[in-house]
This record gives sequence, C-alpha cells and structure tokens, in this order.
Amino acid sequence: MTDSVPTSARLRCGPHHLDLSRPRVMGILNVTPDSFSDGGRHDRLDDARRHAERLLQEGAAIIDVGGESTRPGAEPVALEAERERVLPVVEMLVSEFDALVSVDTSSPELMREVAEAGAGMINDVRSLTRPGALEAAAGTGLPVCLMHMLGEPQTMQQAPHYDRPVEAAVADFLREHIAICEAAGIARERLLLDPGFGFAKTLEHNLRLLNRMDSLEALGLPLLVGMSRKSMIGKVLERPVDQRLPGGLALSVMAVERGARIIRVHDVAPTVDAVNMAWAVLQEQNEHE
Ligand code: PT1
Repeated sequence: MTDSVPTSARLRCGPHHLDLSRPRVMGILNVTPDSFSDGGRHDRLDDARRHAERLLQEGAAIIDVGGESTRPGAEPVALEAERERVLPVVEMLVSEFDALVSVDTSSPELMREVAEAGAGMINDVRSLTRPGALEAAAGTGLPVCLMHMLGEPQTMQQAPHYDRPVEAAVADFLREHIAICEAAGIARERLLLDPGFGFAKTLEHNLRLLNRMDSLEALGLPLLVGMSRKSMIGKVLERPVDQRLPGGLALSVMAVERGARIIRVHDVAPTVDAVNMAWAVLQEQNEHE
C-alpha cells in the first residue's frame, strides 16, 4: 500500500456525495445503438430504466451513462445523436431513482445539459480536450474523471508505442491535464484519474500499467479503472466478450489492491462481492500495521 497523502474521502457530486473511504463500483449503462433495442425512443428509455434498476439493486454507487462507443475502432458520434440518447436517460435516472449519474462524454454542450439535469460527475475519455470542454466542465462544478488516451478511439490501437515506460507516460499525461484543469478553475479536489486500460495500449502496456498503478496513486487523487470485458482479458484467456467475467473479477481485485477507488464494470453484483472481499483483507492489514 502507499504512504502518500490520503485523498479526501467525501467527494461532492452535484446533489450527491460519494464516500471514497472504500472502493465503489460504477455500473455501465451504454445507450449506444449497438447496445440496446433498435426500437424507438420509448423502448430505449424502457431498456435503460430496467438496466439501471438492476445495476443499483446490485450495489452500483454510480451509474455511468454513455452515448458514444469509445471502444477501439468506434467512430465519433454527432452531438445531436449523442444528446438524444443520453439526456432523457439522465433525466429519468435522476427523477425516478435519485441516482448518482456520471456521464461518459467529451461534448461541452452535453456536459452543461446533463449537469443542469442533475448529473453528478463527468467522465471524459478525452480529458476535456475538445474545444470548450474545459470551460464547460469548470462551469458545472462537478467532479471530472481525466483518462489517459493517445489519439482517437477509431485509430488508437493501430500501433500503440511509448518511448518510455508506459506508466511514466501516463503519469506525466495526467499530471499535465491536472495542471490544465487547475488553470481553468477546476480544483484538484474535483478530479479523478484513470489510466485508460485498452486506450492506445498493447496487452503488455495494460498488464504493466496495472502492476505500476502506484505511479498514479502518487498523484494523490482517487483512481478509477475500467477493464470490464475488454480485449486484454480476451487476449490472455482466449475468451469471447461474453465469457470474460472471471478474468474481469481478477483484474478488479488487483486494481483495488493497487489503490483503485472506483471500478467501472458491466457486471455489478459479482464485482461488488469481489471488491468487498478484497477490501476486507486489505483493511485487516492496515489495522495491524
Ligand atoms: C474506461 C472506459 C471509459 N472505457 C473511463 N471511461 C470505455 N473512465 C468507456 C477493449 O480493449 O476504461 N475508463 N469509457 C470503453 N472503452 C473500451 C476500450 C472498451 C477498450 C473496450 C476495449 O476491448
């Protein structure tokens, strides 16, 4: 474990508070066309409601709503399509479930609108680099998750390469974006950091990064990780995407041991158990140090 300064345990997320004195699970709610029914707006909202209900019941502390696929090779989405998918779902989650909603978006317009609708966190895989995103995120007052990626999802896996150890490149990238945020009026205390597993990284980069998460923990901000069902599991275990849960649980436990405080996953119930079990072991260690 680390002896760096403990990060603030209570994070204000708009109308909600998030207690990060222990690890939390973030449930993924994709509202991209490939993830739900091809039905109309009504069907989509119904699917999202049912799925969200399950994620919350299973113990998700946060629901991450995304209207743009950012998996390798995915094409960017037009703002109007993204807004049409995401905004009604955020409104529904806030009004019907009073849920802590994070929104996976790079669009400044959508950041403003979801904050207005009661969202509690911004999760931008592009770390507020779209024109206007810094100002928009600053204006919402919400916490922001900064994630390491090089290039764009469409091309990021073509030939990922680093001249230095990947964890040094990722730490410097995040340090630089923390400074950019602070200069734009986003207090450091409002930031979370994510190594960006599967984003412009080979299998070896991903494995090494998980082992070296202490270089990110040293930045002193809460760490969020997303490895659920990703190809890093598929490559090691030779499993298709629907058979990656055991591999994912192993990775979640290892991430918690290495300091992660938010675990972004599809399969909430098993992850909550795995993470809580790992946490009990880590707690015992701290108590007897
Ligand atoms: C993530 C993340 C995310 N991942 C955050 N947001 C995705 N903060 C979307 C594969 O290799 O890790 N952190 N939002 C999904 N992206 C991917 C990337 C999905 C790679 C699959 C892969 O299979």
